Amino acid sequence: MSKVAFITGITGQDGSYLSELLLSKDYEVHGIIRRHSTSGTEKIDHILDDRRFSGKFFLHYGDLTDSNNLTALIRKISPDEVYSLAAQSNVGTSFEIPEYTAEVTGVGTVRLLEAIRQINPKIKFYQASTSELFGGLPETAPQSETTPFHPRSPYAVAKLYSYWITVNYRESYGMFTCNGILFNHESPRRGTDFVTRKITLAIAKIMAGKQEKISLGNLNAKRDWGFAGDYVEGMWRMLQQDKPDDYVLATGETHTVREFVEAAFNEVDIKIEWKGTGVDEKGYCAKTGKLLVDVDPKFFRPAEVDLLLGDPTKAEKNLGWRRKVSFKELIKIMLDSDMAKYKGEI
Ligand code: NAP
Ligand code: F7E
Repeated sequence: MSKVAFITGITGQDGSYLSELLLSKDYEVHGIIRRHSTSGTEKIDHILDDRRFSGKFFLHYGDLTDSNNLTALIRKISPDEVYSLAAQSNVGTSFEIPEYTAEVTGVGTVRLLEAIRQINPKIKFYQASTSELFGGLPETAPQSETTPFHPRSPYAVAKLYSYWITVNYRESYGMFTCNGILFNHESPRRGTDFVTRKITLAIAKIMAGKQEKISLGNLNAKRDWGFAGDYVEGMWRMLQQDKPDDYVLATGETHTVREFVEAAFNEVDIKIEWKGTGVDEKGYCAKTGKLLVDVDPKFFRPAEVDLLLGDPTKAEKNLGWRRKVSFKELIKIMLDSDMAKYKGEI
């Protein structure tokens, strides 16, 4: 008998990779979609169109703000595993819409857990927790499962609630609930409002003559960037263990946004030469002198997470999980994909 999985956030970056992984393992996969004025299923259309998965892949209208809907879906689908990936996931945006972020990214999680507890508490539950919980205070790096939390955005505060309610349902009701504390993971399916994809898409447009330069915020922030495809494997592994637990997934490597910009331009044979500091810092093509990168304070955040560097030792030891794609390979995968969109359009 195939296992049945229910994924919230199935139309997002991770939901799309996780769907592919579970379908490859012969799961029946269900997910919720919100009603959009446009389709909203771009990242999973290739699965919907694939005949091999007809009768295996199902979408249902749903929303994390609607507990009746979530309860009805858990009852109808009767999943073995629930992957709680849906969220207002953009940190910068969470400062603009803090209450909505709390409602979806925080309270949404307990709506799902309560539905599971009431209908079948044996269902296994994965919560998409985040390295943003740590807050990136330099003295805490590298960050592991035992590092204290210090959330620095409405997003991270909402995720802190979700982290602890996931632990609480494990401790209170003996439910199989796990937190994956995932450091940044990226891909060609990353939303274009996250810095890595913003950079690779902009470079593709610059090379096609459709954009002049990239405007960014804090170039000094350091992130531990991995490939999303590697990370969904870790999510699945957490739910296959004998006992539920919480795990960090990370690469153990950190780079500044500035280094990401340099490495990405390097892939298209452009060396960036930096001049100026702070808001006046600018990146020029070393060969032609053309301005390619500048700083726009509108992308600064009221509070920044300066340094994220994860220690994935526990996941490597207990789950046998290891990231496969390197920093350089990740950038190449993302750039190749974005460049292909503009090929021949110059
Ligand atoms: P993403 O691409 O932004 O996807 C978010 C998903 O949540 C989308 O499917 C979105 O649906 C859905 N969603 C948003 N609000 C919803 C609501 N009210 N009801 C139902 N669905 C809703 O995020 P991701 O990068 O795949 O990340 C997946 C999860 O991991 C998120 O919880 C994120 O916070 C967390 N996380 C991500 C990272 C990372 O580096 N990517 C690291 C740590 C943790 P629409 O398509 O309709 O908008
Ligand atoms: O920012 C800086 C920005 O928005 C990375 C989410 O998946 O990972 C993600 O959150 C860094 C920050 O991701 C721009 O200030 C500079 O320091 O790509 P990001 P994030 O905030 O790290 C965590 C783990 C999650 O859980 C979240 O869901 O880059 N930065 N200039 C910029 N960031 C953006 N977005 N845009 C800029 O122009």
